Amino acid sequence: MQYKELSRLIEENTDDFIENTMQCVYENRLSEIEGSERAQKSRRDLEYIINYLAESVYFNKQGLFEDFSIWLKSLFKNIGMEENVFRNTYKCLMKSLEKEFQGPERTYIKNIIKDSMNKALQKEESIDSFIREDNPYQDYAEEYLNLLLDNKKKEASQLITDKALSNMGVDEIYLNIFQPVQKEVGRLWHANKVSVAQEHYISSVTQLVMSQLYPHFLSMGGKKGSVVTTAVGNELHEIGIRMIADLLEVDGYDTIHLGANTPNESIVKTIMNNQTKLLGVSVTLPIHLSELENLITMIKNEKLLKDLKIMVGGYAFNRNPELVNEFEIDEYSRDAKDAVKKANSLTEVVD
Ligand code: B12
Repeated sequence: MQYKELSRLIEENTDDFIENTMQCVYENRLSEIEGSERAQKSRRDLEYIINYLAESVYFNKQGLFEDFSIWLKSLFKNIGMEENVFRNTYKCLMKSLEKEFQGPERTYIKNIIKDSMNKALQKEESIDSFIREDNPYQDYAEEYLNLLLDNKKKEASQLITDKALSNMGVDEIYLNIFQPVQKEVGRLWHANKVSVAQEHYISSVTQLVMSQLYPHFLSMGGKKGSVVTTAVGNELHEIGIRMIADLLEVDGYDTIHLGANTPNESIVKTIMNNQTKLLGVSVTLPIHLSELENLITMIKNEKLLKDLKIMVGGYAFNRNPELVNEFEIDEYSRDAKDAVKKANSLTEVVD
């Protein structure tokens, strides 16, 4: 079976699958809700589910769809939807895909959806706070989060730039305050305890405060050579990769940070124009992994880039570390501190 071809077929028929699943889920009530926010949201959710399915098929990794399904079922539950809604959505999706495929492909897809649905129904995703007791700066992290939950950006900024900075290095602030706070905000959003607006606000203030720290490290950069950092596809999560860029800069690299959502052609051009030694790519949502593969193929086809080292990381890999083996890369790292160490050994810099 050609998994990539099968994945492409799923993607190409996404609109039909969405419509057939909508008909099945809402039956004769569909015309009543047509045009409403609910219908719009259901279609968006279905598109997201199908994207995840297509990506799992692409890499032939059922675990990707299982992990996503466990997350989705918990999300449904946390926003007050009955378990039956999740079950029915998956059953309807299965039916709509079954119609389109035959033979082993049909059985393969059916099993992924069915097994993932069952795993999700058996398993509860309950995660403890990311601001843990073993964090030496737990108090700062809690205070920073609470200030931001109260919309006190000035006080939050002062906490970091006045208080924290006098006791901690920039790397410690990133890894012991910003990172756990961002992850905790994600956990609270998933648990329906903070709103999308609060999450947006906190992420935007954190980026602002990160910029306020720049005067403390920008002048250090340069000696260790050029590094390009980015995130591919429609990825909008950029704080993690920005931390990588900033800590590499603190460590002496000259970083060219392209942020999220960068077209592959532009990434390759930037690398070629800057004698770049190392590329760091971040993937948060697993649905962007095939775009990472496209980028790596482009790079491997370019003779002038044969010495370029590639390092990857991000939530998608941290949740599914076995995925690392699917890519022709030189290194993977779980967090920014480890990433700096690995960058040094990849570029053969001895401190
Ligand atoms: C902030 C945030 C957003 C913001 C991002 C803003 C921005 N400018 O970056 C916005 C609002 C855009 C957003 C959107 C969405 N988000 Co969001 N988001 C988050 C959140 C809360 C925090 C992300 C973050 O800043 N993390 C902190 C950083 C420091 O951690 P990190 O990214 O893992 O990075 C570290 C390591 O992974 C590693 N690393 C990262 N990159 C790299 C690269 C290299 C080379 C290396 C070596 C290492 C490395 O080092 C970093 C530093 O130590 C996460 C929760 C979470 N657990 O991360 C959810 C989360 C990732 N989002 C989620 C979702 C669902 C979405 C949306 C689909 C929501 C929606 N329905 O619209 C959209 C998708 C948008 C898109 N197309 O990308 C889910 C994903 C779950 C899943 N299974 O799919 C999460 C996990 C929330 C949750 N708990 O449910 N999101």
